[in-house]
Amino acid sequence: NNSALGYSVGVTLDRFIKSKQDDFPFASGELSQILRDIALASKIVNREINRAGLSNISGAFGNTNVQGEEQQKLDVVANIRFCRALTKGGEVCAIVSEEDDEVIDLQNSSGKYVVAMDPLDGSSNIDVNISIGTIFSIYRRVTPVGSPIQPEDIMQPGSKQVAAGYVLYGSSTMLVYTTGKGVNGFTYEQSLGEFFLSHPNVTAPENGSIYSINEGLKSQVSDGVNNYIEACKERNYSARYIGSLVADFHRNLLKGGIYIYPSTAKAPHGKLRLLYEANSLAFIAEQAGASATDGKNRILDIKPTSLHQRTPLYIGSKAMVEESQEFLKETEISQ
Ligand code: P6P
Repeated sequence: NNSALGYSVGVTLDRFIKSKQDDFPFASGELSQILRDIALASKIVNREINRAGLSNISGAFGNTNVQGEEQQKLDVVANIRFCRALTKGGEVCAIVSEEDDEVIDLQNSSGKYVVAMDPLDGSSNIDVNISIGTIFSIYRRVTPVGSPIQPEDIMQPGSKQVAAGYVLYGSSTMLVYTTGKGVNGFTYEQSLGEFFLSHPNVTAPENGSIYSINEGLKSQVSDGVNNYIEACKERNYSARYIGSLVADFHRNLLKGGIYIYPSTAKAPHGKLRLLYEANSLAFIAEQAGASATDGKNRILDIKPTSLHQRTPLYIGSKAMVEESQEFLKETEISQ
C-alpha cells in the first residue's frame, strides 16, 4: 500500500482480478476477461442511470418483457450494454437474461462460458431514485466448445457457478463478486472511472437483527412466515425493505439480516428468479458465510427446469435463515 500517503489506496479491480487469476493455476484469463467486460458495461450503465432523471430515457418504454412488467427504457439499455460487452469479449457462448424470453446464442464457437443475468433489477425504482442493481452468474458450458448449445449448458444448478456477482447503483456504485474463493467488494470512483477494492473478504455476521420482507403480503403467506416475522418484532428487530433486492441483500450481507421473498397465494414459487437472481446471490451469500434456501432446500442445489422459473428465497445471516426454517417446519407439521 502507498504508506508514503499515510493510507492505502485500494487496489483497482483490474489489478485484483489479475492477482487472483494467479490463484487458479489453469486459468487461461477468459474468466478474468468476462469480469472485466461486466465491469466495463456496469460503468456505462451507471452513467446512463445517473442521467436517467435528466432525459426522457427514464419514461416507460411501452412494451413489456417476459415478466409482463412495464419495461423501463433503462432495462433495455442495460440489457443491450451487458450483452454487447459480453459478446465483444469473445469468451461467452450463451446469455440468459431476464429481458429475453429465450437463451441468446452468441454463435461463438470458441466461447467456454455461459452468463445468466438480470441486467437491471428493481427497475421500477428508477423513477423514484431508489437504488437498483445488476445481478449475474457465470458457468462453464458442459458440452464441447464449438458444438451447438444444449439445455444442459444452461440448466445448471447454482452449485456449478464459477463466478457470481452484483453491481449496486446506490449512494455509491459497487461491484461485489466471488469466484469461489471469498467475496470482495469494489467501489467505483467516478472521476477516475475505476473500481477500487473497498470491501476485501466480505464476511456476513452469523446472526442479525434486520428483517426484509414485504409485509403487505401478510395475508398471502404461510403462518410459518408470519410467525417468524412476529418473533422478529417481539425481539425489536429492525424492518428494512427497500424493494430492491440487491440493495436489501447488500445491506444484510454487511450488517447481518435476512431477506425473505416467500411463496404466496398468488405466486406459489415466489417472485424471484432462480437462474439470475437467487443463484447468484446464494453463491455470494455462502462464500461470505451466510445462507440461502427456498424455505427448505439449499438454493444452489436446485436443478433448474425452466429458464425463468421462480423460487421462494430466504437469504442472509446463517442463524436467521436456519431459525426461519424452524418456524416453517413447525407450521408444516401442524397443518
Ligand atoms: P415486491 C423488484 O421488482 C424485485 O424484483 C426485487 O428487486 C425486490 O426485492 C422485489 O421485486 C420487490 O417485490 O412484491 O415487494 O414489490
